[in-house]
Amino acid sequence: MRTYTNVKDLGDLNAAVKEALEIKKNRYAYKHLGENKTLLMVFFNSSLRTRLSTQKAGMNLGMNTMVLDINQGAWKLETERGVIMDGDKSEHILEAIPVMGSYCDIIGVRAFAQFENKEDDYQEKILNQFIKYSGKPVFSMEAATGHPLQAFADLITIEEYKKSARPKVVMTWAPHPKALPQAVPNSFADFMNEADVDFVITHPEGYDLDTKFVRGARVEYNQDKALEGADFVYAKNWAAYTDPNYGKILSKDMSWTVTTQKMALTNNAYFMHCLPVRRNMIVSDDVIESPQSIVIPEATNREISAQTVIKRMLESL
Ligand code: AN0
Ligand code: CP
Repeated sequence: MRTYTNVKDLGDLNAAVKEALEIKKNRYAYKHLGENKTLLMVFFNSSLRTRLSTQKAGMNLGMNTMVLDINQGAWKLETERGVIMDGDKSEHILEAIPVMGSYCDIIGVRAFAQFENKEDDYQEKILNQFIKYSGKPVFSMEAATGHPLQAFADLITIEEYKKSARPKVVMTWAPHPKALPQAVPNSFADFMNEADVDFVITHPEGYDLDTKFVRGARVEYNQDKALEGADFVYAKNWAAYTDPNYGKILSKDMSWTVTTQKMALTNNAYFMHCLPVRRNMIVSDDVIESPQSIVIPEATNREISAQTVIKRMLESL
């Protein structure tokens, strides 16, 4: 595997989940693979889970791991060609990327949508420059339009907790005070559309996601209706995608918060969220603390999704 940016990169999805569950049973079985190999993780944005779980995954595989926070300690990077660099940016990404690539064997990149220019975000300008200029296998640790390590961990978690062959999985928008990217819902939809689940997306009008990710999924604008009979409720906020509102907050409607009353509409569903989550905006204390909340096992599986991807990349070196 040379790149990991979306569900297609995993090939046969059932085989990938099976491999992940095997790795989970004995996560040190492949320690020899990473001997004398270096993983570089580059962060343009903050992280708790991705930083720790991906580093742990690399260590499980016997790799050395290095972490660079671009905005804390590294030079500020210019990302556009042709700019006269007389401002606060000391280095161009076109030098920085091959230099970073020369010190490692595999690179993970976190570079969120900036909400300044929709085309730049949806063309994955930063991630794609790493793929093009680093000379090394590159995986997304949440880029502008996707968070495939999260969605893979989500699928592994659903596989572990499902009680029927084809569970109903409902992804619901929920309110949040700040504009958040569409990366997490895009990737979750990308994966659920390929998985053997009954997938429904619910959000207020105006929050439609890119059809490239929604594909054939059912979209229901009435949250209560969507939640009926759900086996898994996957909550997430995102800012508007469609023009002319790209990156804007259109609603903070608290009637979309996932509460005990909302969960009562479901088939005793499990509650999921990628974290970090704002309590009593996205989800009530009661729901996230309930026995049906699987947010911690979900986060725990981030180590496993990362390890599966990095293992495949090591095997391709
Ligand atoms: C980010 C997002 O919504 O994309 C990261 C989630 C994994 N969340 C925040 O910035 C709060
Ligand atoms: N879910 C997730 O990616 O969390 P972090 O932003 O803390 O890495």
